[in-house]
Amino acid sequence: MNDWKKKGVVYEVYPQSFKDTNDDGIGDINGVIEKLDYIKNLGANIIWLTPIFKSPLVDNGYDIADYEAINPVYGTMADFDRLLQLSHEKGLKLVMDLVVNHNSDQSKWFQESKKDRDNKYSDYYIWQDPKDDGSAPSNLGSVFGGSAWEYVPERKQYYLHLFAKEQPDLNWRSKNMRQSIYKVMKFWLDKGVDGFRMDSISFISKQAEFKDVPLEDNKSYGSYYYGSSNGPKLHDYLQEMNREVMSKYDVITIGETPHTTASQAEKYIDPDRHELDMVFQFEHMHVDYGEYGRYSDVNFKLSDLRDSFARWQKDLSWNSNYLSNHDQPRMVSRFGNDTKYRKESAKMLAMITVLQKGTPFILQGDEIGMTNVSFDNINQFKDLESHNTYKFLMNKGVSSAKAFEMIQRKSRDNSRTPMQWNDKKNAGFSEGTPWIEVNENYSKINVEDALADKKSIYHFYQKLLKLRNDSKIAIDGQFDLIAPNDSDVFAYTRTLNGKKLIVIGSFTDKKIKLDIPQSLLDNSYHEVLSNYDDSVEELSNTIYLRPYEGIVFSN
Ligand code: TEU
Ligand code: CA
Repeated sequence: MNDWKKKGVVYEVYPQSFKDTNDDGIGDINGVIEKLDYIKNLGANIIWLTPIFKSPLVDNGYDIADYEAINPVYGTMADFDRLLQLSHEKGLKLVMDLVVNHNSDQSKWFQESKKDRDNKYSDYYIWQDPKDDGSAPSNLGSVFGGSAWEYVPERKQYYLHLFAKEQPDLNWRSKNMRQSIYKVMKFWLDKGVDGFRMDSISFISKQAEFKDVPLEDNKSYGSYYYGSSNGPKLHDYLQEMNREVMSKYDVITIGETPHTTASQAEKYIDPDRHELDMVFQFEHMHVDYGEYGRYSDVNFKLSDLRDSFARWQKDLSWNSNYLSNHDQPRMVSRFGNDTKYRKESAKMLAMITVLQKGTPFILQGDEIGMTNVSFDNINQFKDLESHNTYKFLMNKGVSSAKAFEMIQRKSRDNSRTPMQWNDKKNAGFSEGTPWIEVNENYSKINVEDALADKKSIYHFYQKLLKLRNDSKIAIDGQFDLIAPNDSDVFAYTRTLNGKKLIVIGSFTDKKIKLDIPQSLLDNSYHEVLSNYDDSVEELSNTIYLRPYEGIVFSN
């Protein structure tokens, strides 16, 4: 991987919640333009923009109706061109979301495909005949609940949708379909975009035959990834895509690969295979799953989080490192402490994540320590998955109060509330009515305050990202755990040519003691970054850590 990619620090912009410039309550492209300097000053150098294409917005734009058109609620193509040009002028790369496992049932492709079995688009989707009794071809369930099959009378067939029924899965077995996708990719790359985050890319190759599959997590339908994740021709497709498209441009590619093991992941990113640069894996996002999968009411154990991270650091040559994104709750609420130690824990979590080997990803708002929402009514949630899951849990006999608590804890909307710019109306996001309510804590947590406070989480991120990009050790150093069995501390070293970074983070609100292995005491190490003003300056055989204290040492 070349240098600009290795030095990439990605800032995820969820445009509808970033900054609204025409007061319709929806963030827009001009809002991103307005805040480019903010992103740059943080120290990020790549923007990942989630989908802004024409879409009925059933799944907030991950249901694309026209890949080559901008959704008017976000602006125009001219706005986009300006965003791209200004980003480049400021030295920022711009990465788009490529959603090609599925698109929208409102797309021309699908509208044509569903008409009959022999037109140009007939084989662009995954159509299957019903079972003999007329029921769905298999028991496969969709990610968002219910069956993954939907019947279309015109064709007397079912089509597959791993996500919402408005998001039909594309048929990658069709050569014409693949060529249509490559054309779309070239359209954006020829404009000068700097790469793609490829949505759900581990699902594009489906099994040839759809059979009933096992039920998991108390679900009534078979788990959606059976026969769909890392399917038989996946790597052929990625290699073809690389050959025909990506290899012709100097761009970065990040695959989103749910249900992928480390050894499967290495196949995507092995440079000799010419597929992708890096992937998002999800194993560490499962540390607080339980009987209802993701929405279970379970606390994570530090040992599970640390073991998972450490395993991927060892097994994969390069990682995409994140603790949150637009599909996950806020990281400080989930893995830290979003009340008394919000600032300390947000900084410590950033430190532990950013200094691992790989590309750091920051979700908008995490740099000021935004937290989960405290909605008290299910209708305040906008995500279709939250609503479907709420109903599902109650059908399973969970009380409505408990179901609501589970949604509140894990809803994707936790990360999708408007960016908190200041303590004025709607947190400075919009003068209109925001499409989703602003988190009520904006008067205490906002960008304006963070910029004014030298000790803010924002300024800590600035130092941390600078440290990361100025240090060859942080980029290329080998990763090793320290104190791998400690119940409260996540600590590791990064080593390159005898020089080390030692990264120590406490995950508890108690004061604790950590013994440093003798092997690390031969050299003298001094503190280079910490989240308390007066952390110890030299590493010694015993150090005491205050709640959520995080310290980085170097020799
Ligand atoms: O997500 C794909 C995915 O499998 C998960 O991240 C999933 O959304 C999550 O587990 C549900 O709880 C991608 C996008 O990031 C997500 O926003 C979209 O909804 C989804 O694809 C469909 O396009
Ligand atoms: Ca707007």
